[in-house]
Amino acid sequence: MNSNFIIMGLPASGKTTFLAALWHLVAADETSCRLVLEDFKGDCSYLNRIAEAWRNFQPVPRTSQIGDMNVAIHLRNRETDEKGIAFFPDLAGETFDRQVEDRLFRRDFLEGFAEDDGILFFISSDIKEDTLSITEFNSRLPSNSELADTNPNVGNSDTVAQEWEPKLLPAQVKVVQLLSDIIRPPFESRFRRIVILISAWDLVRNSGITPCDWLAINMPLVEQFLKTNGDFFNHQIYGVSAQGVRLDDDSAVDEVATLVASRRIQIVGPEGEGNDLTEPLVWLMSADE
Ligand SMILES: Nc1nc2c(ncn2[C@@H]2O[C@H](COP(=O)(O)OP(=O)(O)O)[C@@H](O)[C@H]2O)c(=O)[nH]1
Ligand SMILES: [Mg+2]
Repeated sequence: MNSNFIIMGLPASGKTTFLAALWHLVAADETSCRLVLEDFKGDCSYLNRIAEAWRNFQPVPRTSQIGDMNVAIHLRNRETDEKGIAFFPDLAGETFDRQVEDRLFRRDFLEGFAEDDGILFFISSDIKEDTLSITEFNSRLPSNSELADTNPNVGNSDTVAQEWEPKLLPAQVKVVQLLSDIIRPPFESRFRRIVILISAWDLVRNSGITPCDWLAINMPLVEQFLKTNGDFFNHQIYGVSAQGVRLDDDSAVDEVATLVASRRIQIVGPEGEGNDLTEPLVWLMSADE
């Protein structure tokens, strides 16, 4: 069976960093991976540029600066010879945000969904203020008298309350919206394999929780959605640290800089822990439909 993989995820969910690390991993061949590079289509200089930035602990160039490029990495399972293509579309940074906020998606996104494509869905672990309850949220709002103290002209809550807009939705609500879009027309409703990649896993790994626990604790809506929609999704959850460290943490950068670049990568999943970013792709290729 040949497989294709579709990449999804809100802006800043770690997609380009994953692509940069994956390209380094399969091109440099420093450590063993279950999938090997067969071929690629697209702009090699773009792939080399983001991989170069990744190796040098520089932020991968932002989509808005150079534009992402359409690239497809063709991979082959070393043991079974099965082939798969990871297609990273030319995404403007806000593509998936716009889909949620404006309820419009790009035609090429719909057309790119072939029959049995597996999905790689990125969610950043670096979420802030996403899980506040209404009570917690309200307790942070300054009271009218506090506002009046700091600014005598402000006493009326109408003048200070920020009007709600769809872009203020919590990330987990946006994620559930994106997932529920693809099980409804005009998308063909069918059983799909999906990997949830919790990126920047280095930021949470010391807490000792598993990626499944992380999702249940931090994005219970997403976890419940996947559980409830077992007729549509066969899912698996991984924690992935494609970059290895926070780029502004100099001592952590110095520490991992001594390693062979491929060893900076960490991935935690059902098969255990390692640095083979192709594991989730292997799962997508082999999971039952
Ligand atoms: N700590 C840490 N940060 C990461 C990791 N991967 C990505 N990031 C950060 O997350 C942000 C968004 O990453 P990017 O790959 O540009 O996301 P994209 O918009 O989905 O392509 C950047 O600031 C990255 O430095 C990681 O493995 N660890
Ligand atoms: Mg990007």
